[in-house]
Amino acid sequence: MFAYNLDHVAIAVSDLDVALGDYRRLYGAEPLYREVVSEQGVEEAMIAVGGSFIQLLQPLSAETPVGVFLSKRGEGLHHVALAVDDIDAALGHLKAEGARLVDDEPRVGGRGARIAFVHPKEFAGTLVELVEVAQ
Ligand code: CMX
Ligand code: CO
Repeated sequence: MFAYNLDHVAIAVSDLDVALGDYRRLYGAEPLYREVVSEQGVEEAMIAVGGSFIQLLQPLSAETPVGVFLSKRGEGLHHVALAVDDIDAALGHLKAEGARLVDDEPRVGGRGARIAFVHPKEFAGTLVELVEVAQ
């Protein structure tokens, strides 16, 4: 049906500099890039791990999704992102399945990618992001 690759696993952190310092100390890796993604209310850092990434997310304010998550749950695993060639087709399939979506239509995320979130209540309490990476 659709071919999905693991694009990234995202971890919510309260301080990106501290988290990157800890990651460097423990696992010896530098971020490929850092980016403020205003539409998602985050500053993110991407660390390459094989063909996928660890995405560290610091909220831009307490009212953003990641800010709310941090205040309710503390730091930790936030979402899993699956790369797909055609996000419109993948969203169409999810809608046909009656899945609870956060985004009916794709938004713009980091790297200029088109992204859309599937609600954590839909699958095992896990927030899933679909990503169509710009070619
Ligand atoms: N993973 C798993 N469960 C989560 C969750 C997450 N990341 N965030 C919230 N939840 C759960 C809560 O624990 C809560 O569960 P209970 O009802 O059992 O208590 C429920 O979902 C509702 O939580 P809430 O705190 O009331 O939060 P909201 O419903 O207001 O928001 C969500 C949840 C998923 C709709 C919101 O976080 C969202 O819109 N996320 C998509 C956007 C986003 O996360 N952007 C940042 C990342 C950007 C990027 O990756 O580029
Ligand atoms: Co993400």
